[in-house]
Amino acid sequence: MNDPVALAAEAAGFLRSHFAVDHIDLALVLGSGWSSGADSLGEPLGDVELGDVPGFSKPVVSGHGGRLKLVRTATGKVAAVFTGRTHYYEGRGADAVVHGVRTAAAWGASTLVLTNGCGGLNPAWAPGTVVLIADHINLTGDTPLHGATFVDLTEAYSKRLREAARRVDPALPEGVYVQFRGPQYETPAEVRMAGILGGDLVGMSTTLETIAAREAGMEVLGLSLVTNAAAGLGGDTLDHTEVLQAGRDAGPRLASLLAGIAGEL
Ligand code: 8IG
Repeated sequence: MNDPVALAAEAAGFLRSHFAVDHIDLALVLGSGWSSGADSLGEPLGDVELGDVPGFSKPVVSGHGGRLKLVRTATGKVAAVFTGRTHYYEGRGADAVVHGVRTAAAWGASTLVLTNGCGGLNPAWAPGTVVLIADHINLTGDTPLHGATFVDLTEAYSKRLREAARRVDPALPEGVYVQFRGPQYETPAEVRMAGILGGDLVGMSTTLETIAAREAGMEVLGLSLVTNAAAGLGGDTLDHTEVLQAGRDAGPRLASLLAGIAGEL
């Protein structure tokens, strides 16, 4: 099937019968560092290996793929939680990157929470700082849209949802997220470029998913975990294991933040 919206409808149909749930309210994508959020979001209603759902790719190592967990939040909303995402740098194309977003939309979700781990440009943001995404710059050179689809991105990241997040933590700062293609981290010159362009955060996800979500009419909340100072700003080189450690250290705090925010949506 080469119509991505039809494929998402097929995936949503599979999930409706797998969980016997006709309609979900929101979807969350848990990025680097955010996986501990999955278990605190509400009452578990079940889960499924994404590799078994139409349109999602099978993991290379069995048992190491993403899962979709269905939960009921404290306020009674049904949320689909994607643990892990397809990244653009995997080379499967933009439609594969946003298939989860389109599937959630086809299943009825009107709200999407995208989380990620990223590099920070603001020296005041120590590793472990959570930043609300206020806007983005898509440097992938790609789009999930097909043909002359003129999607308005004036308020790609919902002001209403950012205010809801700040009811949980009034100190959350805001920033502009810049998506590079990856998988290499930026050079220090590219980080300076991102800053000159108006960016505050550098990462490898989120913007294509936001575009697809806005096309589908969803409201988007973007949450970035700064796991490292962007290249050239922290003094040392970037090491993926340090990035993972920063996520683990922030785990319990992120879990309660996410649960609090889910209760406001
Ligand atoms: I975690 O510094 C994480 N992901 N592009 N740059 C980019 N992606 C990232 C970074 C970073 N840290």
